[in-house]
Amino acid sequence: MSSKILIIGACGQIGTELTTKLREIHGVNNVIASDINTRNLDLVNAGPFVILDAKNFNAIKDCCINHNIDTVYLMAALLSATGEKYPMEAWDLNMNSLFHVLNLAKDRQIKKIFWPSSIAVFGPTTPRENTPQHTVCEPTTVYGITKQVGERWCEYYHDIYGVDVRSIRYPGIISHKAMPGGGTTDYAVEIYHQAIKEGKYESFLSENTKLPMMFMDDAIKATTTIMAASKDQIKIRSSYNLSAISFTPNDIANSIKEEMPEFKISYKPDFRQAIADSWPSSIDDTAARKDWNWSHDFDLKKMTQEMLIQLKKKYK
Ligand code: AKB
Repeated sequence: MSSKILIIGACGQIGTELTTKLREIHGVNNVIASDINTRNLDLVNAGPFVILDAKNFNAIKDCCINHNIDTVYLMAALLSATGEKYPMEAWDLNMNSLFHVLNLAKDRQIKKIFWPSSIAVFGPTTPRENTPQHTVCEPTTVYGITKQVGERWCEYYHDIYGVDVRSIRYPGIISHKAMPGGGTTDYAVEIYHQAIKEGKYESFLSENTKLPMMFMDDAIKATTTIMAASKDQIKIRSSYNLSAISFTPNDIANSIKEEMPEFKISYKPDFRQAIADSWPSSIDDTAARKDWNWSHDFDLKKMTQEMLIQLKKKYK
C-alpha cells in the first residue's frame, strides 16, 4: 500500500521540490503539501494543499487524522541568519514543530518522520576539514543549537519510544526554483540569479570561505533514499553527515566565468561571515554512503551549467 504523506513547510526552497518528487513516487493525492502561507504555491499546487501552522500540535494532529497520514516530512524551520535576528522565534518554531511530530509518532498516530538537520550543528571547535560523523558539536548559532538539540531528541525518541525518525545534516542547498530564505549559504543561489540578471554579484561571504554545498537534485535524492531504506539500514538515529561538493565564493565565481567570461564578483562580508567561519569546510559522509548507499551526482561544473541553463529560461 502506498504511504500517505504530509509535508510541513512545503512552500520553502527544499519543500517545493520534495513535494514534486514525492508526488512522482507515491502519487499526487497521497502527498499533502502544507505551509503557513502560500508563497511559491504555484510550485506545489498540482495536488492537495492545506494551510498549517507547524507550531500548532492540534492542527497537525487533525490534519494527520483527516488525511490518514502515516509519514511526515517536517521541512519548516527558521535558518541560521534569520535565527540570529529572531532567536526566540527560531527556538519556538524549530523545537516545538519537532516535538509535535515526534509525539504523534510516539502515540502511534504516524509511523515515520523525516526531519532535516544541518552542518550548523558543528561549531568553531569542530575539526573543520572532513568533519567526522561523531565529533565535537558546539554550535554558536541559535539555528545550530536547535538542530543539535533536535538530533538528541530524535535519537532519544527512537531509542526509548521506538519512533522511526530519519535525518540528514544538509549542507548549503543550491537550486533554481524556489529561493532559499534566511540562510548563510544563500549566497551560492543568489550568485547565479544575479549572474543572469546583472552579470555581477556582491558576495556577503569573503572570497575564500569554503563551505559544504549540494545541488538540489542530490539533496532530494538523499532525502528519498534514506526514507526508502529499510529500518535496519538506518544505524544512526540522530542525523547523518551528508556531503557532495565544497567550494568558496571565488570557486563558484570562477565556474560561472567559465560559462560567462564577462561575469564579475565583489566581496562585502556581513554578519553572516562569522556564522560561516564557525562551520566546517568539508564533511566526511562515509556512514551515509555505507549504511544506505548514498552517492551524489553533481560536481561544481555540472551544477553551474544546469543552474545557468535553467535560470536563462526563467529570466528570458
Ligand atoms: C543555512 O545556511 O542556514 C542553511 C543550512 C546550512 O542549514 N542553508
